[in-house]
Amino acid sequence: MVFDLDMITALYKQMPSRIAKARKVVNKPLTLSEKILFAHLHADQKVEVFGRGKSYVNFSPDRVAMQDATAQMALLQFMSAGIPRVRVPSTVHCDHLILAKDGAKKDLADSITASGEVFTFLESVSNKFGIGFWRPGAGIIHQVVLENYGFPGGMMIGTDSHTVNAGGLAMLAIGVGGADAVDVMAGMPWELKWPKLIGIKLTGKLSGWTSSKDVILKVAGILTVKGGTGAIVEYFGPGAQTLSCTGKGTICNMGAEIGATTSTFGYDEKMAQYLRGTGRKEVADLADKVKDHLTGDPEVYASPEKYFNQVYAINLSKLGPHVNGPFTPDRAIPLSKFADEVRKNGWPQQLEVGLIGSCTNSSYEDITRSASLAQQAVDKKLKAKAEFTITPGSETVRYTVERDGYLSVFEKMGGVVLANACGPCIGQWSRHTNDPNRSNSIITSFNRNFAKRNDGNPNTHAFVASPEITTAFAIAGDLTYNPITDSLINNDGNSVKLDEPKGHEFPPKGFDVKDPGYLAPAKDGSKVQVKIADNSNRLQALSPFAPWDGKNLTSMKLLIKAKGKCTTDHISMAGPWLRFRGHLDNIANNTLTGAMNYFNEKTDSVKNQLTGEYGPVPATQRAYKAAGTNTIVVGDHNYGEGSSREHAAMQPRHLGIRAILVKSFARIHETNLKKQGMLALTFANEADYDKIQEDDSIDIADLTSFAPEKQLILVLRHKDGGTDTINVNHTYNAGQIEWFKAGSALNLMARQITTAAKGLAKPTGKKAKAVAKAIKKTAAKAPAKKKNVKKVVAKKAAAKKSAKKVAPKKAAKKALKKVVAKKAPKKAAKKAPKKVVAKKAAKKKK
Ligand code: MIC
Ligand code: SF4
Repeated sequence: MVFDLDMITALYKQMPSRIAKARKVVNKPLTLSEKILFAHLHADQKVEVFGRGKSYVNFSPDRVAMQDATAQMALLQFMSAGIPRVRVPSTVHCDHLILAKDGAKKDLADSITASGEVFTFLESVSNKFGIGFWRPGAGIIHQVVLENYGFPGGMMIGTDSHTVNAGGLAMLAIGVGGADAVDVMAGMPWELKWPKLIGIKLTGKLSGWTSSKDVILKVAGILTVKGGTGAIVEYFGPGAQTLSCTGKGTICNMGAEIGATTSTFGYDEKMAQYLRGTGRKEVADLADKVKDHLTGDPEVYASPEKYFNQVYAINLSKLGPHVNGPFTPDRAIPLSKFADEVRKNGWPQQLEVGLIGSCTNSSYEDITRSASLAQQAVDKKLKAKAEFTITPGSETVRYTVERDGYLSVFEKMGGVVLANACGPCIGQWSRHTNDPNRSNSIITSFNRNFAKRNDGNPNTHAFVASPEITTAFAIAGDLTYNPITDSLINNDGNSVKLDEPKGHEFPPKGFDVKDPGYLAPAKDGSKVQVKIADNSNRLQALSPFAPWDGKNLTSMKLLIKAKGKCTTDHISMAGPWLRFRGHLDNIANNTLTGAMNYFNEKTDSVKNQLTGEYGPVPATQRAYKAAGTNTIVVGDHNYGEGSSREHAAMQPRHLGIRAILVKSFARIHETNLKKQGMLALTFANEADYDKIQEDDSIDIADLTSFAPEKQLILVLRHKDGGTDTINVNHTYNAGQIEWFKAGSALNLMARQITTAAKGLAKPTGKKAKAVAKAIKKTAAKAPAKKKNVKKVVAKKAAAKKSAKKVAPKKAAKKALKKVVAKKAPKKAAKKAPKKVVAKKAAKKKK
């Protein structure tokens, strides 16, 4: 099935003129990233020379993707916005809530039972609001998107940081929090700071044991976990065209690990092949017709240093395999030096588990190359010394590799095939171990390896490598083994060597699948019921956060000064906590439990300044909240690194924390904090981090004059009576300050929607205008009752031009009434519309 062909056709039709218009304004050759950005400017956004890393710009992305763990909160927010149907193609993918334990079949069935309530909720919300639904077992969001929805030159957002995977198909695909997804699904402009551009020139060709994964492992080593912040990474050069489309996806996927906004490659023959190979010949044909617009201008790639903020070069012919880790994905170690590093650092040498798959590396190419090693192990009488698991990325890949005999090869080697889901990559792993705290090593072809991520054990040393290297290590069971140079002793006591892996980019017999796991939404979802049980501990309807009271924040107690790495996994752990992703109050009980307290170097142990006692972070914060005491969290560099989960912002907000003050933020997390009405602040002078003391009370002395590009002043009141006054920075623009004032972006949106639909007052500002427009369109397009439709049509036919413009407004009012009626309890609902009508009639009379 080809999705959204009309949308793609329409975009390609407009692309040349939009790019030409931008070219005229900026008057220089364009990178691919700029072409896609300019082609997706929101209709109300003026084309101008935007400041990289400075200008906030409004866009209209083509589509939205959400996964089950983040979709719950995104959709709860969408539901409270009161919009009848999504305005852009959107999908939900059930992949994170599947626990890996015994193998695909049983795990899937058990997880569907355990999380049935959530899957049913997601399915019914999708059905109601026009969202495509991919059932549990259909595959991991990013692989499913690449196979079905990715298209060259497109712009999409997704509520998962690895949405960036679709850059492998020349898209700008960007990870966001759920509140951003709500904006786009509501047809409103989506705001992003115009990114900086990093160019990476690839020459040569991969060979032997090296694969695409090694390109990004190397890049992570060069740029580190924050080197890509605020930037798009664009790969180009002759080497780029030699990489398979899925290999490009792998490289873009792990661009999340360097903090990049997204990564992309110019459209090429490999992408066209992939589109055709996955049943989308029509898309490839369309893309071929505009292919000059789907890659950077030749002048850019000839003199990249003139057009990118930074340029790096990698010769693929000289690149060797890498292993990154432990505990951070940017500690890149060439395989040739890895054994020495293992010994030098005293990392556990015995490898206990090798895990391949995940959204990063589960293509047909990855699986077949790894299977070629598994086959050798069988042929050369080598029994895998470590446990070995395989998570296929999608049912299409799984069905095809099973048909082609590869899964049975893994099983012969001792491998266990897990469900097509995230599983161990996100701690959904019931690992068989005799001691959950023992120091041990595992290696994965995943992307992240923060402490505790895979199995909850802080002493698990997780390394990241390509699927091929992971498979070879699993066979050897020893981290000091180097498959390129070393031999292994087989079951017969003979010394044998593994040959280089070999695989296929595409299945020679083509892809196949019986049931891909897709459910199309109802054409008219207005009758679909969405139920949340009152006593559910998995789902909880959202209550709006309180607006700002207009006063300065005084006497905020320091809740925690976090030391070192504080990723979203530290702020809102995944694994077992994923089950509470739809219940804000329950999941808030994990808030910041992974962050290390600077003062005692312990996790989940902070001083309650009201009692002087130490306790867990969530309980301490709840005690402050109960006492009506405001609090602040202090952190280090790249705070909120990693995932897109907005829970890491909503939980602190829900618990009453008012501000987060750090040395620097990761992009998505900073936006999530702003959207949820929190204060996201950075030290103007990083050394001031050292001035924060455990018993501090902190004032924001001039919040009442909160304004764009104006520092705020903080007064630190120490226990000994001394004070320090420090300046802090923020990146709020005027619109974002309004989010803060309203209590959250969603509060503001709901207010604007009500205002626009009621036509009570003319909203101001571009975004407000867009909301009004979106509401009109949505209401007009919404599958209203037949009667209403007839009325609108009749009026349109009868009236002339002016009446045509009025009709949608009336429809919007009706739609609003319906929403109001649905939200209010039954009896009240009957009365309320009457009252509104009566009031309006009275007004008219006046
Ligand atoms: C991840 O890889 O960390 C996740 C789990 O996919 C997250 C999303 C989430 O927390 O639900 C991400 O990458 O955004
Ligand atoms: Fe799932 Fe892991 Fe990919 Fe996140 S990184 S989407 S948890 S497979």
